[in-house]
Amino acid sequence: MTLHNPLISHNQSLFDASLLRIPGGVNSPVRAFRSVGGTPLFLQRGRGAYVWDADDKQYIDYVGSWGPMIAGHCHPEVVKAVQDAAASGLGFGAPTASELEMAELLCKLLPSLEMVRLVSSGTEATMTAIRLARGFTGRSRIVKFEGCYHGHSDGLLVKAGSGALTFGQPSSSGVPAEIAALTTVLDYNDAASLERAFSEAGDEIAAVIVEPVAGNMNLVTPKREFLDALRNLCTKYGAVLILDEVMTGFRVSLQGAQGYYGIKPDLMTLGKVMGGGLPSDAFGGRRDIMQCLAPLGSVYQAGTLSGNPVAVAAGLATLKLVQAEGFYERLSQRATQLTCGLTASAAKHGVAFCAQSIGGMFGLYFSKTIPASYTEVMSCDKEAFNRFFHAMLDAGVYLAPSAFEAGFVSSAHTEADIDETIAKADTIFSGWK
Ligand code: KE4
Repeated sequence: MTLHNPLISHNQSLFDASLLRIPGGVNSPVRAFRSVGGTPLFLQRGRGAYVWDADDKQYIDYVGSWGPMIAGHCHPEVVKAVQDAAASGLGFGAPTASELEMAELLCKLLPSLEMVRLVSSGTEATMTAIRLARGFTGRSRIVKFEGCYHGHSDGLLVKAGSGALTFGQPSSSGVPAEIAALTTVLDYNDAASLERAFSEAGDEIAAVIVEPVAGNMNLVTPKREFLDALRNLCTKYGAVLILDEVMTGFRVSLQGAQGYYGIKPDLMTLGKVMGGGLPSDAFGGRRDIMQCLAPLGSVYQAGTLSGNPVAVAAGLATLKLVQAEGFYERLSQRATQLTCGLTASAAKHGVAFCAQSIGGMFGLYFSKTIPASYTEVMSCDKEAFNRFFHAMLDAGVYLAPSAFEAGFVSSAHTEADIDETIAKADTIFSGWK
């Protein structure tokens, strides 16, 4: 273990040592604070709405492990479910009753799910949904939208959002041109560009994959005509509509974004909340498509840890909590209290800032107007966000370390936590030049 120099913080010494053994000192790029600058927090524990860093400093947490911690950190019912499952076995590589319980629950909560398969990451879920759509249609082209992030499989790292966007490298090296060439990238919320793409090559398009509420270029909500175009054009041309609800599933409502907006996908992906912080993700949808999967059909997919009983136990316990009466009303109230309070404070101090929320996720923008597209997001003042981020961090509030990420509240965030957050922001805005 690295000897600690008392003159520097534990975060710094851990980061310095990590840089020697882990690329960028992190196991996922966005955690490195490269977009906002400074030394990343090494978190050591969480409880409810709070996390503590390696220097034992407490923060009100609005990252929530990037969405999963919707019931707050270390919820006693989730921890107990994990402990009980672990005491029976950490993994078998064989079917378990808990996987059936999860599959039946997902299909009950999400009407578009006739069948589902569990995997261990959102990347696996979206990568497989694309392969399945290609196998089902016999076509190769896929359509995605600039600023949307669907994990890091080759064909989807083409003008991705999230980490790639944060790094200003809208496509990744290492992705063969031949693979990227099969991905058409359009503008989010631009129904006309989607109509053009289909009129030009509709019979080549296997699938359109989209975040029904974009959360990886900051938060961008969909226009009704965009959602209608997605559904109608995929139906007209026989393309598979994949809603990537890894982030929005059980986050914007109990029925995800598809229930919130009333759009039925052919396939969908899920993750984050359904794992409660552990690796439990899924893809699923129409039975006729899902039955193309091995061992029934010719589309191959597999996973050593798929349906892992400990991860599924965390997910089942979390999904039980979100089904409580009024859960999403309270969650939405907290998120709205936060965004309205921050907006009012910025306006009082003449700061060009706005914010919005949907369900339990929110977006903060240093701009006079709420962005409705990737281009509008990119015109927001990133440097102002970075300054705000660090001032809030110093004040004990942990926001997502990037201007291109959404934020998350949990059922553990109290009105008092939100009021404290707003008060800290108000102090920052009062001295804003
Ligand atoms: P994972 O492979 O990271 O489990 O999921 C990929 C993914 C797929 N689809 C959507 C809509 C997602 O938001 C994600 C992952 N989200 C990011 C946060 N913006 C994960 C954080 C990270 O990359 O470290």
